[in-house]
Amino acid sequence: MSARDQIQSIRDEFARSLASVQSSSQVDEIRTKFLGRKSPLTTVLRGVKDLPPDEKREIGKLANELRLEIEEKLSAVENTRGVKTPDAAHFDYTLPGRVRKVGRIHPITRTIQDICRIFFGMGFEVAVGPDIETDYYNFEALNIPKDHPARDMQDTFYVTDNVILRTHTSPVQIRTMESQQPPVRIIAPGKCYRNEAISARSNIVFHQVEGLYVDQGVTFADLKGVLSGFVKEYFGPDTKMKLRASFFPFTEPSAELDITCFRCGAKGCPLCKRTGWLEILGCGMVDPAVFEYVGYDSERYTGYAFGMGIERICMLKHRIDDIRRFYENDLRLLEQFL
Ligand code: 2NL
Repeated sequence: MSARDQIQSIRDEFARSLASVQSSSQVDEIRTKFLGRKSPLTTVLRGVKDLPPDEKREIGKLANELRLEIEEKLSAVENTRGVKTPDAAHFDYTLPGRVRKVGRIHPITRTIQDICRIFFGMGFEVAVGPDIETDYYNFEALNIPKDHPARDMQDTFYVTDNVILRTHTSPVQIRTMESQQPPVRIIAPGKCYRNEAISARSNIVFHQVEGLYVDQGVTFADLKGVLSGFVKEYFGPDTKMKLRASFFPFTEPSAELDITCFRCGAKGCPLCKRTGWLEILGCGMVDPAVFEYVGYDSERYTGYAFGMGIERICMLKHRIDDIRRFYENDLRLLEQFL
C-alpha cells in the first residue's frame, strides 16, 4: 500500500471509531489508538524521512494534516458530549425521572367554569361586559333608587359622578336585553367591586355569576326547576333546597336559596352554624320596572334572575376559611386544585 493510501485508510477507520463513541473513556482509547506512539499514523510520520525527496514533502504534509484533524475532532466530541459523561455501565436507568411542575387553574376560575358548564347544559349562553360601568347600567336600569345605600360612596367605587366599577354583573344582563328581544337565556360571570372593609368574609374585588331567563310564560316554577337542577349537579344528588322570601329592588317576588349542609348532612355543624342550612344565592322574578328600562313589553314577557357569589360558594364547597386566601398565591392552597 502506498503511503497516501495508508493515510486515507487511517482517516476512514478513525471516522468509523468516532461515530460509535459513547463515553469519555472511549475518547481516550481512540486517542491512544490513532495518535499514540505505536499508532499507524506515528509509524507513517516516522517513515517520512526515508522517502524519496519528491514524496517527502507531500506525505509529510498529508500525515500532519490528518494528525491535526484527529486531535480537533476528538476534543470537539469531548466538548459537546461532556468530558464527565458516565459510561453506559455506570448510568442508573432505574432512577426516577424529574417531575415537572405544571400550572393549574385558580380555584375561583375553576368554580366559575364548573357553574357555567352546568347552566350551559341547561341551555344558557355565557355573556360578558365591561368592569367599568355607568350609574345607569349598574343602578338606574335595575330599579335601584337614587337614595339606595348601595349607591353610597362608602359601598361603590366611583371613577366620576356617573362612571363606577360595577358592584354586580347585572349590567351585563341589562346590556343584553337592550340589544336583543326575548327569548333571552344567559349567565354572566365576572369580577365585581365593592368599597368595603377587607375581612375573612369580604374583599373589595370578588366574583359573581348571575343568570337571566326572559320569555313569554316564564314562571317561578321554572326558576325553582333550574335552580334545583343546578344544586343537585354542583353539590350532589342528595342535596335538598328551600326558598326563603327576601327582597331585591330588581326582582319581585324575591327569594334566597338555602341548601342542606353537605358537610354534616343537615345535622348541624360549624360550617352551617348548627342550622343544617347554607345560603348560596339570591333570586326572583324580574321586576316589571326593569323591563320598562330595557324596552321589553312587561305585559307580554316575564322572566327570572338569580345571582351568586363565587368566593362564597368555593369557600363552602372546599372549606376555605378566609376569602383572602384566594389572592395570596400560596402554592399549598393552589396545588390542591386541578
Ligand atoms: C345575590 C342576589 C341577584 C339578580 C341578582 C338580576 C338581574 C337583572 C334583573 C333582575 Cl338584569 N335581577 N339579578 C336577581 C336576584 C338576585 O343576586 O345575592 N347575589 C350575590
